[in-house]
Amino acid sequence: MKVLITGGAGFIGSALIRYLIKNTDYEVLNYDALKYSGNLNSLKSIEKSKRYSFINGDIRDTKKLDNALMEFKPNGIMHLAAESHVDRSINNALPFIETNIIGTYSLLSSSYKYLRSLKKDVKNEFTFLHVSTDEVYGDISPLDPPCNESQPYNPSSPYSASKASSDHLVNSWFRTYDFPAVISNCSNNYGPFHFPEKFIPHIILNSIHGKNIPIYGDGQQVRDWIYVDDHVRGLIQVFEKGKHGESYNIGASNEITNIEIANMICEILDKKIDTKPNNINSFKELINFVADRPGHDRRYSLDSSKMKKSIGWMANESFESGLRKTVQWYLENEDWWQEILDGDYILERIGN
Ligand code: NAD
Ligand code: TDX
Repeated sequence: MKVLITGGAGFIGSALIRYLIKNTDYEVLNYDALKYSGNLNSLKSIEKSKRYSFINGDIRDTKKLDNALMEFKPNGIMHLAAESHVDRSINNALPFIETNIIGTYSLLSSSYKYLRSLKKDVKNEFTFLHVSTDEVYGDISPLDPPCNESQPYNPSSPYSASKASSDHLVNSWFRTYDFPAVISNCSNNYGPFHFPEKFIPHIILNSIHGKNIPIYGDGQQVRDWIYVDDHVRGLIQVFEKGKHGESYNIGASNEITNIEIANMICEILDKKIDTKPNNINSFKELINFVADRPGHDRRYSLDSSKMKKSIGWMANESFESGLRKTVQWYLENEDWWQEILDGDYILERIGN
């Protein structure tokens, strides 16, 4: 089986490719524009595999995309390429409109053109998996039940609005053109190779550098965290078994407030690092409440029972063990993150 993966140099895409090369016999073509969060160093462990290839391409570059599809002839597509950071979308929404909406439109058009060129038996096997987020449902109150797949969309940020738009486009291609698409909506991922602008790696790296740990607002916002490898297994299962035209929530039911997470990371680091920066006794001394994110969603929570019942997937990693593994990975992989910090990204808040 051959799969074209967009965004395979990003956090989740690279975890997906490492998993597919190490644990399956899929042939993978990684199509990624290497934007600021795309990093081929995350794929070093599998880059020499004969089953892996890479094209530096933008999903809006129709000609390159058409050529890649016609030459590689995938049996399916897993679409992860996106602008993914909410703070950046608040600062400048345009790249989100361009990649998440126009880029998804461009990929759908090229994929549909490619699909029509296939013979009937190959065509019938084809699946397009669109990777989306729980943020499209918007925020919910503390006593609300977790969101299932029938929850109406109510996105808050330019990021989540652009993801919601792309989900609607994918659904319209299914309905109008009978295009064989499935959608997955996952909650907050964490794990190795996560770009340091995101909350968990940001806390770990700021702590190591003795910098303040910025907690937006009162820190009582709740996210539903999932270890990235659990998400990856879920994506492969939805790709292989998901029903076209359907959406699947992927979450691990780990609802935790931001301030609890910051405290947990500080406790792990306190035990691991004896000589602490700036003469502090505990990393908790670095916790600093700062101005809230505009439009900040209070709570996300996903009902993933459809994944369990109809796909047979469930998360394996507990939040405590996943977080310990993640912290340890950042302590042992300075080469990976130092190269990022030596580039354009500095450990500072993006936007206001
Ligand atoms: P990421 O920012 O780490 O990676 C995105 C990748 O897409 C990068 O490699 C980047 O170079 C590439 N890319 C961006 N624009 C492109 C373009 N125009 N053409 C080709 N490639 C382009 O993001 P991530 O966290 O790995 O997220 C992957 C997908 O999963 C996204 O669609 C995101 O919305 C979704 N998702 C993420 C999370 C999460 O917690 N990180 C949760 C649910 C869903
Ligand atoms: O410095 C920070 N301080 C802070 O309090 C940062 C970077 C974040 N936060 C808060 C904001 C959120 O409540 O932590 C929470 C998590 O923030 P992010 O890591 O920016 O993630 P989030 O906005 O929840 O979105 C993530 O999960 C869903 C991904 O970035 C999205 O791509 C995915 O769709």
